[in-house]
Parts: sequence; C-alpha cells; structure tokens
Amino acid sequence: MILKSLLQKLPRVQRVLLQVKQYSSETKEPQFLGINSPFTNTIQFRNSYKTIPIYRIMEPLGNAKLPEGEKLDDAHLLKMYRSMVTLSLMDKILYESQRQGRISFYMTNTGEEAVQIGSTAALTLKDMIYAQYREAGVLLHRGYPLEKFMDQCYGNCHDDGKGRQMPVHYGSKELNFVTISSPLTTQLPQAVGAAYAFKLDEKDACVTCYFGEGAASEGDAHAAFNFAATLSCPIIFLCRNNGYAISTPVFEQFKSDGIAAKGPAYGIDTIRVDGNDVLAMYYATRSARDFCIKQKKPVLIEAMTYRIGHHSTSDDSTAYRSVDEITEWKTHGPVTKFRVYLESLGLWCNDREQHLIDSTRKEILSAFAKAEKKSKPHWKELFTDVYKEMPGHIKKQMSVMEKHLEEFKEHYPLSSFAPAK
Ligand SMILES: Cc1ncc(C[n+]2csc(CCOP(=O)(O)OP(=O)(O)O)c2C)c(N)n1
Ligand SMILES: [Mg+2]
Repeated sequence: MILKSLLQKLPRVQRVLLQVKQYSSETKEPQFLGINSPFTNTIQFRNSYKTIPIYRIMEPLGNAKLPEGEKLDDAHLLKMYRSMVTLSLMDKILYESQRQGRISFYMTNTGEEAVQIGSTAALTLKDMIYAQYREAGVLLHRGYPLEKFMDQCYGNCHDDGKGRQMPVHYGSKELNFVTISSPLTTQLPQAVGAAYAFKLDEKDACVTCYFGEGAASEGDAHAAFNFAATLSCPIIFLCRNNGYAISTPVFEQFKSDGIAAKGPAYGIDTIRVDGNDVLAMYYATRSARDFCIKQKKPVLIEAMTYRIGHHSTSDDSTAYRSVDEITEWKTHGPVTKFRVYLESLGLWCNDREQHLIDSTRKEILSAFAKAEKKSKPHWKELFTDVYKEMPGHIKKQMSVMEKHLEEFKEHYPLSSFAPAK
C-alpha cells in the first residue's frame, strides 16, 4: 500500500528534485517576468520620478528657437494664426448667442487655441480624430465650414446629428472626426480600437485622441492606455491639461506629476508640451505622429494650458477661482503669444489684425444668421436611425405621437419643423 502511493508520487518527486538541481547548478536567478530591476536591501517607499520638463519653442516676448534645420513657410504660419483668431471669434459669438437665449448651451475653447490648432496642423486628414468637446479648433482647421458649426449648435435640419445632441457635439465623416459623446472618456477605448484596426490594416496614419485631464481620472482611461501599450497601437493620446475639471482644480484631481507621469508607468512614450505655444504643439505632434506610425506604438502628449472661459454656459467659474488668476492667464494667452511672434517676423501688424477680425466676424455672423433661419428637423427623426428596420414598439410610439400632434396641433410650433422626408 505504502509502496503503491510512493510510486504514484514519483513523477512529482522527480520534478521537484530536478528543479532543485537546476536552481543550484545555475549561477543566475530566474528573473521576475516583465520587470528589469536591481535588488536593494534598503526599505524605501518611492512616490516620485524626475519631473517631466515642458517642451517649449516660443518665449513670452516672441523669441523662438525652431528645431535644428526647421522653417515653417509664411502661409502655414498665417493659416494657423487665422484659425486661432477665427476660433476665438466664433466662441465669443456663440457664447453671447447662448446668453441671449438663441442656442441652448455652449462651451468655449478660449485659452486652448494653440493646443488644438498646433496639433491639428501636424496631422493629415487620413489621421482619425476622437475628441472630447473642447476641440472645435481641430475641426475648424481641418476645414469644417462655419455654417456646419452653427447648424449643429442650432440643431436645425442641416445638422448631421439631426438635433439629437447638445450643441458642440460635432462630428464629420468627411473630415475623419468621430462624433463627440457626452459621457467623459468614452472616446479613449474607442480610439484605441480604431488605432488597433489601423495597425492591422497597415495604414500610413494614426489616431489622435483628445481628452481633458479630468477625463483621465475615469477608469476607461486606464483601459485605453493599457490596451494601447500592450497591443502597440499607433495612437497619440493628447491630454489638454487646462487646470480644471469644471470646478475641480488639478491639485484636487490627482497627486501625480500631472498626466505625463502616467505615460511611462504604462510603458507609453510621453512628452509634456507648453500648450500655449502653437509651434511647440506643432513640432511635438509631428514627431509623435512619425513615431507612432513608424514604431506602431502609442505616444502621450500632455499639453499644459489654461481654461480661460467658464467650463460651459452652465457654469460661473468665479465661484471657485479668482478673477486675478483668470486675468493673469488672459494676458499670457496663446493667440497673443503667437501674434507677437508673427510681428517679430514682419508677418503681422495692427491693420492686418483689424482686417482679419472684421472680415471673419462678418463671415461668422452670416453663417449664424443662415443657421438661425433654418427649420428644425422633422419630429419623426426622433424615432429613426436607431434600428435599420424600425421595430414594432417604436412604430407604435411614433403613431401615438402622430395622433397626439394631430389632436393638439395648436399647442406645438409645427410650422418650424422641416417637412417629412
Ligand atoms: C462619465 C461622466 N462623468 C461626469 C460628467 C460631467 N462632466 C462633464 S465635463 C466634466 C469635466 C471634465 O474635465 P476635463 O476632462 O478636464 O475637461 P475640460 O472641461 O477641462 O476641457 C465633467 C465632470 C460627464 N460628462 N461624464
Ligand atoms: Mg480640464
């Protein structure tokens, strides 16, 4: 009986003996999987790495040192400046229009013009964009017409979203810009999925995913960073660190060295950039794009900036930050900084500035007036598009609505809706 059980155990005994033999006969210990670290006999809890520096090209007084051998042609520089000015004028007009009750909601991009325009100028239309909501400049620089912005904010019959989303939830198939989702961080794992598909298809393009530093606190950000790193996806994670997530300042949001510190922890190549410096944003994004397409790996850019406007038209930021703080950042805004640089090159002057402001304001107001006059989408659009074939229960709801509108038509502004298609 004893002999039988010993014989049964023999293979295990043999295995253990073999392992002991191997361990003692080798001089090197086996390594812990995935970690390449020396041993120490000191107990030390660590909670810091070296602070990541901020890449910058333009000094406050207009001096700029471009990367070795680089020169941007005048047309390129002026195009970026025009987009920045157009964005800030469009923001002013749409913000005011919400205050006048003409649109229901708005979010300005003030202070973040350089992050958006500098990065977009370094991408191509083949690069797919996933954004959060404060990135209208990305679409604008890609060529989205002013009237389309207005159509979306009015939710009129020419809005691609058929009036079903809040204002500023833009999207454009032609410009490779995925429609904005309201729930924070939704776009990050989706963007990684798209980047993975780009990799499998061997596309000569990358995905760029914009998000706020507040959104980076959502669990989905972790999933996205980790999938992108482990699956080696060609994606630029572009974090706009503008100091606030609505009323929560960054020092209450995280204790790390910003968002940049998280990149290396996931094994993601990372750079921190002065987001108020449009040239630094341009060159950093261009290098990031080259890197992630060639290496098929993700890059994280933390763009340091400041949200000069309120979070949205539903917010009054003076309730949680001082007017002095806002004023200080206004005087160091990215548009002024770039203008000083262009003046130093002899490319800009007061007359040109005034002409640009007057003509752009006119264009925006004309697009605005057109959008305001357009009808709302037909009410039936409320029920379409979710299913390819409309299921019975939705058909029933639509017919109840139809009867209701027929019965109470005098209570509804039915003439302001577009005719049924
Ligand atoms: C999942 C989810 N939680 C909360 C919100 C409400 N919310 C909308 S914007 C926002 C702040 C986001 O801040 P940040 O990501 O820094 O972007 P910023 O507004 O500064 O550009 C919050 C909490 C939301 N939309 N979705
Ligand atoms: Mg923020």
